[in-house]
Amino acid sequence: MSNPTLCPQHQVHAIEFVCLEEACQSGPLMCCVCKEYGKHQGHKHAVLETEANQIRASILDMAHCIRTFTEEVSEYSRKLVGIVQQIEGGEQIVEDGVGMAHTEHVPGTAESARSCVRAYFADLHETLCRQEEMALSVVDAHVRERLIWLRQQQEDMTILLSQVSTACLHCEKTLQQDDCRVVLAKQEINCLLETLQKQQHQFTELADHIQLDAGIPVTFTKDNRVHIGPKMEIRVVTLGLDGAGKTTILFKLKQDEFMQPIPTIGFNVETVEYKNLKFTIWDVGGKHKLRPLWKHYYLNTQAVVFVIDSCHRDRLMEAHSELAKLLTEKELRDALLLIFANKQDVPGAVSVEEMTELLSLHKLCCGRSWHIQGCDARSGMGLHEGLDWLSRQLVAAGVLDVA
Ligand SMILES: Nc1nc2c(ncn2[C@@H]2O[C@H](COP(=O)(O)OP(=O)(O)O)[C@@H](O)[C@H]2O)c(=O)[nH]1
Ligand SMILES: [Mg+2]
Repeated sequence: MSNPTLCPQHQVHAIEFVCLEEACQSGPLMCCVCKEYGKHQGHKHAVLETEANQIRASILDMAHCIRTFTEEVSEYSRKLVGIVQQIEGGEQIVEDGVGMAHTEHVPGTAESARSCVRAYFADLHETLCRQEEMALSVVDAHVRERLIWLRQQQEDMTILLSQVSTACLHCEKTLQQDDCRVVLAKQEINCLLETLQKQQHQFTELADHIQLDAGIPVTFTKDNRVHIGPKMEIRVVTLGLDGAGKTTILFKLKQDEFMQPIPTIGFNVETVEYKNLKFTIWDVGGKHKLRPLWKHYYLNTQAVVFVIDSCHRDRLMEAHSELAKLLTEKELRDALLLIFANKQDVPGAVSVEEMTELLSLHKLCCGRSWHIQGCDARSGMGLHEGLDWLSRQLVAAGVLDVA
């Protein structure tokens, strides 16, 4: 030891040892006398220099670790600064093609995200404006046609009134004439009265059929198309395997009475009015040979009703494959899909839950508006619930009371 420190017990002795006993009350440093006879007797000792060197080595090790740790923290802080800059954007020095440096504003990700939101809403706004223009043009065309018709009626009524008043004048004149002239005018007067009666009859018929109402009832579909009139017309095509119950459903909805249907060869088409909707339902034959014809009925179809025979387990996979084919049709991309799990009255019929599972409907119909409804076409159970679902999907909420 080059510059020994003195032992606290024996002031003339240099410290040479260190006590390793943590709970030692005498202090860790000692001379060789303390080590042999003092309070440190029985304690574990180490040579001071060796111990100090060990501590130095561990401090150096630690310093190395701390250096790495500091570099990591600094690197992370640098990254944080970079991320903040990227989010905020700002001026950046950029070199052009000929090596000239200039500052340029680089948009941050926050600005890009805002631009993205603005572009989305601008697009939406543009679509809405276009849809509004189209809807207004539908209303304008309706008003124009209605006014043309009403003005035509006004003209017709003016002509009618003048014809009637001419006839009245003629009758009045005849009344004031002498007997001879009255008798001579008999045929003419009869003819006149007959014409008047005919006109009156025509007028009564017209007035009975036409409601003079200035109202323009407006409904909106969910795709923002406008419909004017008390009933909204919906084109629906009913598809499914033969024997599933399509025709029975159509007849039931149409006549609300059960009748024994004959197998559909071509198609049945019926208009079914339900609440404020007018469904034009195409019921297309479901036999194998007829299925390629289905696509002729897809055009402008707003909804597909796919009927499945729930008591024919062995035909479920065939139904699944036909439905899967249907869902790939381009014309039906936006069509609503209502699946009727029919014949629920038959004991052992596949339930709606099981059918959903067996046909993997959640996967098959993913991304489109669909609904499965259990029904019994014979009694009509479930049919109106299905139509209710369709009307809820088609009519924009809250615009026109569907009930
Ligand atoms: N038990 C029962 N029979 C039904 C039901 N719906 C249809 N059917 C019968 O199933 C058979 C085929 O019906 P149909 O409407 O012609 O099927 P389509 O080929 O899909 O048009 C007929 O005998 C119907 O009476 C139902 O809900 N319950
Ligand atoms: Mg049929």
